[in-house]
Amino acid sequence: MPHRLLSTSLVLAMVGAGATVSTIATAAPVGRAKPHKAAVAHVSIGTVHGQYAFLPHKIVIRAGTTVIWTNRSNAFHTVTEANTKWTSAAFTTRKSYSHTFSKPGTYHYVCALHGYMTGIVVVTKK
Ligand SMILES: [Cu+2]
Repeated sequence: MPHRLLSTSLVLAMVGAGATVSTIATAAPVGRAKPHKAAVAHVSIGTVHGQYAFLPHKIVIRAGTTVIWTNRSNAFHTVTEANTKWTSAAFTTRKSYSHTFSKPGTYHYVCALHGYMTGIVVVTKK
């Protein structure tokens, strides 16, 4: 699918340029809780039962995958590793943050502005 290749290249180019907070022009599909073959996985930030949430709560990816969190809610959020080894700045509606996971492991993260917002990224071997 040429369109998908184009958008993936765009995202990778943006990541390569060091952009950590950026607007994604195309609609991001909601990620699924199984291994992704693509080099990019998506997590939306939305609202479930009146509370902000990372959707899906847990994703499983291969090492080397870049996860892109896109804020589809009406509030600022962060994506912050549970031990604050890495974090985004607070980013607002329609903005995104990306982080590349190079090592296998289980990574817990939270929103620093809403402590109840948690998520998990499981990184498997390549
Ligand atoms: Cu939040």
